[in-house]
Amino acid sequence: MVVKVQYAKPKFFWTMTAHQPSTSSGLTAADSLILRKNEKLLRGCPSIQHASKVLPTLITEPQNCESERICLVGKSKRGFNIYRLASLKNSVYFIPGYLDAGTVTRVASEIVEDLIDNPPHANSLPEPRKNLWHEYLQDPLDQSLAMNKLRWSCVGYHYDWGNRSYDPTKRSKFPKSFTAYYEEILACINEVTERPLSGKAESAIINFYHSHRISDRLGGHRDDVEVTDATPLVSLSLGLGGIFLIEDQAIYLQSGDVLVMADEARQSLHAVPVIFSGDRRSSSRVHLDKDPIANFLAKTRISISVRQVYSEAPAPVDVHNLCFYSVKYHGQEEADQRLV
Ligand SMILES: O=C(O)CCC(=O)C(=O)O
Repeated sequence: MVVKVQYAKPKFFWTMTAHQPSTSSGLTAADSLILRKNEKLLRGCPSIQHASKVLPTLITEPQNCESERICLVGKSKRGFNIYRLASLKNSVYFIPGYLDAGTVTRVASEIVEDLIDNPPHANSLPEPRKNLWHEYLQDPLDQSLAMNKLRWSCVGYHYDWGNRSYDPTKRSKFPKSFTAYYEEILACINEVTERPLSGKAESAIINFYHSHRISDRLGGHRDDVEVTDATPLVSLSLGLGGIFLIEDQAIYLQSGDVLVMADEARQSLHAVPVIFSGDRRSSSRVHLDKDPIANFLAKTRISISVRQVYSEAPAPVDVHNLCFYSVKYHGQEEADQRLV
């Protein structure tokens, strides 16, 4: 079965074609239904001002895909499959399941319990607020709480969405863990590619997509404000799955997946028009027990997009000199077993 979602505006259009595969790794019937329900939302998705000629195909099963749209570049030493989209001059890399369920939970905890509280605050809330998570724990179902409304938060150099700029004087704590992931991921890709990627993690936008708020989607935009936009942008996905559109492609991003936009892709138009409000695979990658973080992730998608803003790019990361940050993907089966 094929679900087609038309996303049309006068000068451009994106059409998503969601195949409903028979295997467990693809979109479930419920997710396909969500895609269909989102048809109107996709039509209304604002600010895409670019003519995309090709009909994107939802990439859900890269492990089986040897087509020209996406290809397996290689396997890293730690066993991660590294894929590359054929469009945008091979500058988009995709590593499914890079973070295991435990790591996803740990990263999410660091975000909600620490990072979003660090002054000076740069987030979507009208006024600076502290202790959002503490307040949320009192009544997680209260949709009026700031934590249930928080749309984005900056760490490191703050991005000013209104002026589309960074101000070198506005900066909050940048976590060592984000630097470690940025470097590890580039090193992992460098193991299998000829042209090494390098960059320095200086800033991250943490996006929150709450499944109960249909407006929490990301319209088409370019991350091209950074002075050093030649360096890669590394994006980590936690919690619910979603559709990531990039130029003529649509990728099904799930909890633990990593996407890297390098070179050509740094100027590319991308968007997140659909979040799946309970897709089985993503929620099985988080611990669905009484842990409030796991519960939050079961109803929220968090993305962390780490980038360099100002300084010159350092030499390519050498994988042999890295101290790894305990990242291991234990596989879907183990994640499933933890649910039992
Ligand atoms: O949520 C995502 O995966 C994309 C985030 C993004 O495009 C951005 O932060 O600029």
